[in-house]
Amino acid sequence: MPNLDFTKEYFTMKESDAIEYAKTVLNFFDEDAVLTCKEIGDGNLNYVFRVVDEKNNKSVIIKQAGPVARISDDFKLSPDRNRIESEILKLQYSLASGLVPQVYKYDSVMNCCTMEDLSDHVILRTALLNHNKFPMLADHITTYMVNTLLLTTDVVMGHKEKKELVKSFINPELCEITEDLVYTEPFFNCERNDIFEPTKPLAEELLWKDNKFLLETAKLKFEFMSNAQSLIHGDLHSGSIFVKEDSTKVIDPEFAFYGPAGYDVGNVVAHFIFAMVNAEATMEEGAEKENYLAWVKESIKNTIDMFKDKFFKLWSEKATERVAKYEGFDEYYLNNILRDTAAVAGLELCRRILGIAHVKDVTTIEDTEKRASAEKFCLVYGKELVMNREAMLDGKSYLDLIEKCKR
Ligand code: SR1
Ligand code: MG
Repeated sequence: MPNLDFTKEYFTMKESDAIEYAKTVLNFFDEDAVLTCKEIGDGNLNYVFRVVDEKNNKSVIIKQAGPVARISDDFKLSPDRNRIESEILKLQYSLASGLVPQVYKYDSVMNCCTMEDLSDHVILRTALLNHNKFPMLADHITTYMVNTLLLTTDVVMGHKEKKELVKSFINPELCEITEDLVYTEPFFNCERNDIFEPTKPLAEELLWKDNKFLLETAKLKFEFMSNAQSLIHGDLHSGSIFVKEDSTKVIDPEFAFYGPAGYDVGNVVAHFIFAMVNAEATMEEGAEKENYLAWVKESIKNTIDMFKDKFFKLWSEKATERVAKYEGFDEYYLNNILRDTAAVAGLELCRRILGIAHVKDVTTIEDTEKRASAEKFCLVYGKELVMNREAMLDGKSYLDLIEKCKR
C-alpha cells in the first residue's frame, strides 16, 4: 500500500487511515506501539476514531469533520467547524480546568482534532438511560458553565479582545442548523419534521395553532441570532457530556459561537427533563425509581441554583467593566440569562419531540401509550417554560412547574 499523504489534500478517513495518521503524523505513540482503531462516533455530524496501543496502554481520539452531516446529506457543512471546536476546547481547557478534554493537535488539512481519550468515562445520555446517578454532576456542570460563559462576556473581558473572539467564532452553518431545527421547523408542519404519529394532533393544537406562542418563538429566534453575550458551547445536551463518578468532561463544542448564555444552561435542564420522562416511563415502581427521580429533580434544581450562586460569586471576583459594578446590574443581567434558560429549555423539549433530531431517552420508550404521554409532558412543560420564562428565576420554580404540568 503506498504511503498516505496527509499534508496535501483532505479526504475522509477510514479506521486504517486513522492508524496510519497516528503513526506518521502524531508524535504520541511509542516506537514499538501496536495500534488498533475503532470508529466510535454516534453523533449526528462527525467521525470519531479511537486509536489504541494496548502494549503500552496509550490511546487517543481523532475526531474528523466530514463535508456533510452523518444524520442527513441535506446538511452540507464546512469542515472549518473542526477549527472552531479545537480552538474553543483549548480556550475552555484554560477557563474550566478539569472539565474539558485536552487537545493535542488540530490539523487544518485533514480537518481533524486529536485529543485526550476519555474512555474511562461514559456518555451521560447512556448513563442516564441506565438510570445511573452522578451526585457531583450539577456541581461540575455549573462550574463549567459559569466559568466558560461569564468569563467570555463584556462584563469580564476587554471589549476589543472579546470582539476578536466574536469574529473568530463566527459559525454561520452550524448556527443555521440551530436556527432551523430548534427555532423554526418544529413549530409548523415542516416536511423535515419527524413526528411520532400519536403526538401529531397535540403538536397542531397546542403549538402550531397558537399565535401567541409562535410570536414568542420568533422573538427568541432573533435573540439567539443577535445577542452576542458569551462564547457558548451551543449544543450542551447529555450526549456532549462525559461522566464518571467523580469527574465530568464536556465535549463536542462545534456549535460554539457568541450567543445567549442561557442557551447552554437551558439545554442542560431540558436533557435532565428527558432523563426524567424516560425513568417515569421505563422504571418499575419502587424505591429505586423514586431515588433516581429524586436525584434527577434535585439536579435540575441545583443546576439553576448553583449556577446563580456561582455566577454572583465569580462576578464579584472578576467583573472589570465599570458600569457592570453598579448596584443591581448583576441581578438584572443574571435574570435575563435565567429567562433565556427557561425559554431554551422549553424549545429544546419541543424540538427533540417534533423535529428531525430526536433523543433516545424518548425514542426508546417501547410502550406506545407511555411514549405518547412522555412526549405530551415535554410539549406541555416546554410551552409553559417559553410562555412563563420571566417567572423561572430559581430551581424550585422548575420543580413546581413539573407538578403543575402533570396534573
Ligand atoms: C444536523 S445536526 C442535528 C442536531 O445534532 C446536533 O447534536 C445538534 O443538536 C443538532 O441540532
Ligand atoms: Mg455533537
